[in-house]
Amino acid sequence: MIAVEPYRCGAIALIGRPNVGKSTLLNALLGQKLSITSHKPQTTRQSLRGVLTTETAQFVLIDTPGFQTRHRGALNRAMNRAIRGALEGVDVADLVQVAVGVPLFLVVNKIDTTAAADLLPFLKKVAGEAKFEEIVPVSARSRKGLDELLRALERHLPEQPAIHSEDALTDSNERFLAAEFLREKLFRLLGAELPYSTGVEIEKFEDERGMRRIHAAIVVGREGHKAIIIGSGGSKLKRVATAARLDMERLFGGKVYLQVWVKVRSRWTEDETALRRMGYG
Ligand SMILES: Nc1nc2c(ncn2[C@@H]2O[C@H](COP(=O)(O)OP(=O)(O)OP(=O)(O)O)[C@@H](O)[C@H]2O)c(=O)[nH]1
Ligand SMILES: [Mg+2]
Repeated sequence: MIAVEPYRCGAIALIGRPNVGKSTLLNALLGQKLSITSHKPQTTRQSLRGVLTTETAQFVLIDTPGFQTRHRGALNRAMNRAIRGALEGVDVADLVQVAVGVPLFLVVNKIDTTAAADLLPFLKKVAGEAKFEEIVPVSARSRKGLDELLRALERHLPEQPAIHSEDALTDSNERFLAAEFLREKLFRLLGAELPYSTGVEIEKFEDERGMRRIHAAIVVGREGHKAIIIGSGGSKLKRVATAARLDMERLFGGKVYLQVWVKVRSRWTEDETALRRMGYG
């Protein structure tokens, strides 16, 4: 007789300081680029769910913005709200350093950058700092430890049928993902000169039999920021838009016609109405 394990399904929140690799880890676990990443802190501004379905379990992984401590104001309040919101109805929390009343995993990422001799003392030290269900060293970049992490997480998921269909990747809509991909290219292709108050608004999104027509505005807080993003002769904006379009085509699985312009809206990060229009809950 073969013993059949019951199916497991649950939500797992990835929480931690900015830049520790939460979004990279989400993508690595999904085996697909869904969440945007960059070497700059505070890349993720809103929570995003990615669904991984296996034969034995469905993992609903929730990427969150890094805890905000540096900047104040309405945008950061919205980001911290997104983290708290992600913790509601969660079954396991990852990468966390706060008590939330759910099993807590400490995922130590980027072990590819640490000498093995330094890792063990570090793991011993953090083990004493809080009560963790498991401590799992991984490298999202080199995919080390990911199978172990999934196996450990699976043991903590509730026994229940899958919530999402087995081919579901996310419950975010394409409009949101398009804005995110554009924002990622701004983060990646503009250096330190990228003003923190740069956002993306999708003004038009049409799908004509698989051909998506997207009109997007890059929103900056000051007239002077416009030139930084456009670059000489529009070269910067062109690179940003092309790179974003290629990512969108890959994820959406079809041709994308993308038109991008830059507009000025002063102090939008302080304007709750503007934030809502740009998708910040
Ligand atoms: N060497 C190494 N770099 C990594 C690893 N995981 C992520 N990174 C890098 O760390 C940087 C930050 O990664 P993100 O995934 O954007 O980090 P995050 O925690 O989501 O950051 P925020 O959204 O800003 O809070 C990027 O440059 C990644 O390429 C890893 O396992 N090894
Ligand atoms: Mg992130």
